[in-house]
Amino acid sequence: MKELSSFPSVKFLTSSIATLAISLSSSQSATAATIALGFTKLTGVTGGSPATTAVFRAEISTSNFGDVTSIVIKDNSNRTGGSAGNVSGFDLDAIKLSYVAVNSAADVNAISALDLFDFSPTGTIFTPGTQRPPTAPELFGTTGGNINNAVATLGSFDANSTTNPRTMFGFVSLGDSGQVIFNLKRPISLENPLYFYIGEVGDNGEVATGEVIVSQPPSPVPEPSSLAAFSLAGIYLAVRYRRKNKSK
Ligand SMILES: [Ca+2]
Ligand SMILES: [Ca+2]
Ligand SMILES: [Ca+2]
Repeated sequence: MKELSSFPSVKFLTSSIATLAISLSSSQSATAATIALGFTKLTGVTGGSPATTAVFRAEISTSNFGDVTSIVIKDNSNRTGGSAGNVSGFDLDAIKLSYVAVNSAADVNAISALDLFDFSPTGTIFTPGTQRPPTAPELFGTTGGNINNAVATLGSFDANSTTNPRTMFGFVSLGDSGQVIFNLKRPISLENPLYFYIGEVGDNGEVATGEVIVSQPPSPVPEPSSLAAFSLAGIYLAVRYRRKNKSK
C-alpha cells in the first residue's frame, strides 16, 4: 500500500502568524473585501486509516469589516510534495469553522462547528487544478468536475491516507493550483474571533492559501421610499403648474 506521505515533509508556510493582510479587490464588487488567512500548523495528525492528516488553523477576526460571506481555499504547492495522477495537488480532508481554538490535530473533530457550509455544488464551487499524468481516473473525491462530498466528507477529518483505490476515502484532491469557493449558507458577523481549520491528507508538504470574502458596510444612499416620494412630489408640482397655466 502506497501512502500519500511518501514524500519528505516541507514546512507548510513560513509564517505562523495569524495576522490578516487586508486588501480591497478591484476585480470584485466595491462592497466586498478579501482577507488573506495566515495558517498555524497544529501538533500531531488525525484522520482515518492510515491517519496522516495535518491540520492548520487560521484566526478570522475582522471587526472593522462586514460579514463573512465566503471562504476560498487554493492549492499553492507548486507541484511540490505528494503524488501525481488523481491525487495531484492539495488533498483536502475537511474544513471547519468554530469559536473554539485547539492546538492538537487530534482534538479538531470533537470541537463544535458552525453549520455554515453547503458541500453540494450549489454552495461549494470547485475549479479543478491541473492533474499530472495519469489523467484518468479523475481527481479523487470529484465527479464530473464537482466535489463529490459522499467521498470527500468535508465535514469530517476522516481521510484514509492511501492511494490504494480500494481503501481511498474521505478527501478531495484539488489538482495543481485547484481552487474551492465555499459560499456560506448565511453571512456571519465577527463579534468574536472565529477559527478556521483545514486538513491536508498525507502531511507531505502540500500547501494551500486561504482567503475570506467579507461584505463591506454599505455606503449611505437615499432610501428608495424617499426617492419615490420625491419624484411623486415632482409630478404633482408639474401637473399643478400645467393646470395653472391652462386656466389662464
Ligand atoms: Ca496530493
Ligand atoms: Ca473528510
Ligand atoms: Ca497530501
